[in-house]
Amino acid sequence: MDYADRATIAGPATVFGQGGIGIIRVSGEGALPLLRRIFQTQRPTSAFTSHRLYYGRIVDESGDAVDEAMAVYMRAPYTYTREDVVELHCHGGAVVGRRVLDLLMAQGARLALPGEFTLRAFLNGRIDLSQAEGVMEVIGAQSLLGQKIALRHLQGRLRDTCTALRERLCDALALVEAWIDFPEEDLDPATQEAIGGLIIQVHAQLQGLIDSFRTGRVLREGVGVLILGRPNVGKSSLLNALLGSSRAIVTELPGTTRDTIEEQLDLAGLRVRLIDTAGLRQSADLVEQEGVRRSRDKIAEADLILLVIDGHQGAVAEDLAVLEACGDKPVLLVINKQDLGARALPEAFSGLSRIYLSARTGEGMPLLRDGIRQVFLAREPQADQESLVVTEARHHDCFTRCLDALHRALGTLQKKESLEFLAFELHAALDILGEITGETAPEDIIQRIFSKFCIGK
Ligand SMILES: Nc1nc2c(ncn2[C@@H]2O[C@H](COP(=O)(O)OP(=O)(O)OP(=O)(O)O)[C@@H](O)[C@H]2O)c(=O)[nH]1
Ligand SMILES: [Mg+2]
Repeated sequence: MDYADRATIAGPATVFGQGGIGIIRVSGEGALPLLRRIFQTQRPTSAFTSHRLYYGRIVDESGDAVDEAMAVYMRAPYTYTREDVVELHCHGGAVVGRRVLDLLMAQGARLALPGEFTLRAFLNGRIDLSQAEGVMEVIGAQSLLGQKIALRHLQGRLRDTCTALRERLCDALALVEAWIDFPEEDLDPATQEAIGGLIIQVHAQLQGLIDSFRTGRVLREGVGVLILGRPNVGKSSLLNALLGSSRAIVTELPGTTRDTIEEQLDLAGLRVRLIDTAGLRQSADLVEQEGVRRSRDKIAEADLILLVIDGHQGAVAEDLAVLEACGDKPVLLVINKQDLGARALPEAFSGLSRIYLSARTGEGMPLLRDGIRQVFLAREPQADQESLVVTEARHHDCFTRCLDALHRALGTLQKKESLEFLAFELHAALDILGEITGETAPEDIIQRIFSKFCIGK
């Protein structure tokens, strides 16, 4: 992508094909002249007022109507790109979109590259790099919580945090640099303490951000909830009850499920990947053995295990074996078949949180939904609050490298090494924070980020 290229660009802002309305966006100096050439307002107007919607017709070179449409001209700088922007709200058909774009190309616009509108917003200083990534994140969000967190990024919370951290580090650097000029003198204890204090504060904040990445990952990819238990306790029935559909085969024969079954579920905003498994037991059947092996493999990936027990039969030795297989993973005990009555459970299960329910009648299911959410939210309090959550691997990597630099900075300070070393590490830390916002990000990183966008964004 040529950053100096300021051609007027056009691209579909919506997916053309089925929708009632399809929007084409134009950005650049030529936007208004283009609008004048291809759009005839219904009521005669001498000029387009900025940010006002006009009704009319899009016409080709020979004056023939291409579509009936609405058009809006938005004068720079109060636009998405900070350039002059025109939006044409046409009908949403694929042919319409193609014709209008062709017309714009014929009149001198260039087809926008993927992410080019957002790139211009970044290059023109309306948003920083983390906000540009936030645009993608908001569009791609798969759950309510994930979308809320993405919106915070879009609104510049990450940028503001980086700015605040940089200010502290700049304060520390100013103190260091004031002393560098007097190499014969040692740092006085008060200054040393002030510098150390600033670095430690930033260090602690960075650690919190790095820790939040786990929450971020869970929100992006969903929580992996594994349904585990011996055969016939009702695992597949539970999956079906949670999904509200007969996804998995249920029979009264033990060993019905032979393979893992994975489905997505939205639990009041929390994205869950629900995995039903083959019942754990010793089996002579080769296919079932393979299924059991797969069930065990899934344990490592799970964020939470629903350990299902047949409450009517009570727990047997096989149930204890399943509990052992869970290792140190978080376990929520699901005591199923409540409609048939329940027996007391052995001591080994007493420490576990439990939910009594019937997958058949649906009794107790709301408790389970809430239980899964609670387990997660108790562990990931940041998800529900207003705090900042790191979701991008790139940001996590920057914060980690920044933390390492501060670690080394503290080391040189404690060992009373030359202040030049300390200054060097602080500069490095500042540069890394600048990579997040884009101030010091190398061009190839910026290229890579925008290449992930789709056309029209
Ligand atoms: N009464 C009653 N029966 C249930 C309940 N849940 C499941 N069952 C029955 O228990 C039997 C086994 O159910 P499944 O859901 O296939 O059990 P599973 O754990 O997936 O079994 P495998 O796939 O063989 O490991 C079926 O006959 C279900 O109808 C329940 O809450 N109450
Ligand atoms: Mg099953």
